Amino acid sequence: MTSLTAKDKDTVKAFWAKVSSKAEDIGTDALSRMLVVYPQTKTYFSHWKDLSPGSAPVRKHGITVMSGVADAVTKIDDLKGGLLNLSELHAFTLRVDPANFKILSHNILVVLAIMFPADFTPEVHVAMDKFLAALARALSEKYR
Ligand code: HNI
Repeated sequence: MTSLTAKDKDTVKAFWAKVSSKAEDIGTDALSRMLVVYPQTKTYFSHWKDLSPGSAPVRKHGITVMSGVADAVTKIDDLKGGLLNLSELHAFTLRVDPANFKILSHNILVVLAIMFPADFTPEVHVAMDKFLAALARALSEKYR
């Protein structure tokens, strides 16, 4: 398990400051891709009318998820403590298999690389990968 260095944290904050105005599009595309490429994730959203890429509910939930990511950036020094409530919600109320956090993280990373090819340097890539992995671990905290 690789934790975020102080430099990684600065890199995440600086990159997020650059891309956060596009958070709605990032979230919509990441969630759209997750549902298409990993169709087992669709079970959690079977109550939606339309699960196709970019549909209204996909966009709405993509925005919700990215607001969670934005909140996590502000809690980067204590993700486990900061995200306990959100972890509890996913574990006990939503009953989301924590394996899916890694799947969504992967899709967010793919979208960031596509949307911001110039800013997504190897340094940013590794910092964001570590951050999203730490976020996934924090969300998994209440499962054990
Ligand atoms: Ni997740 C609701 C954040 C991953 C399934 N999710 C939320 C909410 C936030 C959120 C914020 C709204 C909470 C509230 O209502 O108080 N989710 C996040 C974050 C990640 C994540 C930051 C990872 C980066 N969620 C996932 C994954 C799945 C998932 C991987 C399933 C595949 N989440 C849900 C479901 C809901 C949800 C289901 C409730 C949605 C609804 O309205 O039905």
